[in-house]
Amino acid sequence: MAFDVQEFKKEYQKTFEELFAYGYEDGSKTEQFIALGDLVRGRYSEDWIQTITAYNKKQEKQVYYFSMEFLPGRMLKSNLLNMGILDCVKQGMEELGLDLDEVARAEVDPALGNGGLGRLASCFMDSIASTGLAGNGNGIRYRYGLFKQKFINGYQIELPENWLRNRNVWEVRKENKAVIVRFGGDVSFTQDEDGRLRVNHVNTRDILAVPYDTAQVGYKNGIVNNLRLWSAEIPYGDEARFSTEQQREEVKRITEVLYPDDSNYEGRLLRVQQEYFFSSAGVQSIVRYFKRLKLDWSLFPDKIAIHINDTHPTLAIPELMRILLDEEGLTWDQAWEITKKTVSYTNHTILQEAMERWPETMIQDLLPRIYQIIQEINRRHIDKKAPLYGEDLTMRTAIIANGQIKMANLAIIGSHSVNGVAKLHTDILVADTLHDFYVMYPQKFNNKTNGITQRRWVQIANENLTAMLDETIGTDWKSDPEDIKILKAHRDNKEVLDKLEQVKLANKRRFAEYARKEMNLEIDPNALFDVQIKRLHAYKRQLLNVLHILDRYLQLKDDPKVNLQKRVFIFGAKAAPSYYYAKQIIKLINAIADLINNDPAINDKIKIVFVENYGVSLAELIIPAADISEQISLAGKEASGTSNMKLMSNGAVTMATLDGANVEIRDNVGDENIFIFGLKSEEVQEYYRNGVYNSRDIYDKNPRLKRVLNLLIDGTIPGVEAEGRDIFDSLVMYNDEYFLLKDFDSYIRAQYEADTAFSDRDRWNRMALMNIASSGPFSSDYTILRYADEIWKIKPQS
Ligand code: OX2
Repeated sequence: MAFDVQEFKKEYQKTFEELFAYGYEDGSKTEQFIALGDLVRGRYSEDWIQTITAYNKKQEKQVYYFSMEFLPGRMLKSNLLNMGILDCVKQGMEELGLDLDEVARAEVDPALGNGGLGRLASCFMDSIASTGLAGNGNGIRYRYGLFKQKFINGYQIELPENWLRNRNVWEVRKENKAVIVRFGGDVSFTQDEDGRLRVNHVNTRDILAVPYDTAQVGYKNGIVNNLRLWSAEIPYGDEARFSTEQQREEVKRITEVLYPDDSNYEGRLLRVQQEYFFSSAGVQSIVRYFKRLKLDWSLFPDKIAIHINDTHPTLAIPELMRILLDEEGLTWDQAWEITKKTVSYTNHTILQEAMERWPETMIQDLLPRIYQIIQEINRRHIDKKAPLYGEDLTMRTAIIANGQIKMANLAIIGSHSVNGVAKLHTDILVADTLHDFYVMYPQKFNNKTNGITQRRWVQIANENLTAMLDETIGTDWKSDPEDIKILKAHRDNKEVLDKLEQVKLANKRRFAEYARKEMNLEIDPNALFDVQIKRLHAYKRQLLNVLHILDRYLQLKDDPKVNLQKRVFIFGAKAAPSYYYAKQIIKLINAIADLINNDPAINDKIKIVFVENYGVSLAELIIPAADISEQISLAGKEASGTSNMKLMSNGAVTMATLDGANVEIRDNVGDENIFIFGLKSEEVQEYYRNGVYNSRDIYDKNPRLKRVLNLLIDGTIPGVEAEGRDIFDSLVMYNDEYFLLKDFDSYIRAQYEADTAFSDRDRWNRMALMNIASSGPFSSDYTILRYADEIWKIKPQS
């Protein structure tokens, strides 16, 4: 794939002219991007074909990562980096009078996911290719991604995100690989001459699933894997059956929009249709592939691993059963063995409201044959387990109960592996949330702590840091992330520490520039940048951050000369459109920003920046500029978190509760390089058990906190009469579900320590350095190698 700069320039000019019939100099940024994207795609396509041909020829075992969400971010620079031609192309573009970064920004960032779960899937796709594993992604090609967030008068407004408005240069439509997905219909059985039952499934509503494939380029290893996203269309030749506008709309609707819910699900018919649609299409294309190998069915799990990312693709289990039973004529026991050995499942949350449950009647109407199979799985499960584990425990693990189908139960029973996403999270699953299943299937449970790809989150997002690392410790860390620990040897090297400070300052200036241009806000790059970027959710406790800001505000109002570190508080967060409380919090933060940013008495000692439309691209701008990483969820609630790892890799110091992967971050970085506060998970559990928590009491007894909380209702913050009251009530009158009041004092104390540490530049730079140097183990390359080794049983290509 290598290029020489001159060759690249010629090819670029030619590609552009062929596409647009004029010179590149006259093109828009979007056109310049499209030409470059086309050229790049052309460059890797040989390796793409080659990779897939080799897998097929060698009959390599392949993993299929089924995920309802993928958040790849802009792909141009990541493809260039992984192809090993980033520098060459950058130079070539420059010689052509173009700025690669500017051209790259013309790419639309595909927001086909909500947050951590979708981004994890994309980090994994990059790591699967980069570690040389035979793997594929399987998901949905949503016509509209996650909504575009706007603030109007401080309120979140959602606008449609039409990410396909320009041509998507990376995808390839594969009409010849389309499959039919069937909904509804009537099921009956007839007996064959040989006595076998035959299933007749007729009068179905048939939808065409058309795949769009996108290359997943491995890091300098010639491997190019495939991400397949399915789009719903009317079957060819079947137009007559979809004669009305409404019928056609119904088909299109299936892959029209991403559900904008994170850790929360909406019990809607359309959502199940989406889930079955891409699960069925994926399983069908896998079976079609396997049949071409002409192997015995019992070898299916030796050639195929299907991984389901949370419960959203769980219908892959009964779908595989259906195909093996009804279409391929296997017995139940054969089909069940194959299915269980093939499928593995990741759990991403213990929040009850995020546990998918569908009304039985809905599945029965929408997927009558799948429903029968689920019933049979459930019946056999109960028959087999009740004598062994007793009626009570067994019934608690039933898939169908009280007219509902529990997807997690189906996922656990129908798979051979269940993993959590951080040590603490897996411990909670085993000891509590999924304990009944653990009793039955202890061998299925395992932990796979999440990871991130430093290729995107350091090499692409933070070029300054990358250059500084290359200079200081060489370049091995790029292919072996653990090697970054060599940096620890420089912890007392003043010159290195100063350089690191300069890198951070440059990144902070870049963000300050953005704030000035896009938000008309002046911020001081020398202030401490305090960052909380993640979906807005009560358990993540953005509000605790707010209480801290208000406390500082009061101190500065009382005494403008008080010795407080100048800080810029940066927020990025979308709220699910139906999540009223989260939207109230957004309004509150914006109102406080207005108040404080414009209060001359505060004299810029506090600035609040709430960026609009937070997503992967903005994360790449903010993370390198962060000094403090806020990871302050109530202990036990955040399964893992991944922004904690990205921020750490970029030298931010974590302010954290002992929740999710924060625990492992602390273990790696050491107590002196992190700020830990708040209740521990067991203490939270204990409160839940004994029910003695009383937030009203804390409010009454803590005058400092009381004063802060009263700001919400005393008119100090203009424009939030209703929001302030509701939020105040949730915390004080309705017993503060997430224990903010309980954690307030220790949070404030930890923030003071951070101020003190920051004022000693050498100390702070050393902390930053130690965070970077300890971030290697959180590479998704290692995470994915553990999945490959322990769950999927596949090995990197040699
Ligand atoms: C998220 C979890 O909330 C987060 O803690 C985790 O880091 C991420 O998944 C990746 O594992 N929807 N989003 C999540 O869980 C669900 C369900």
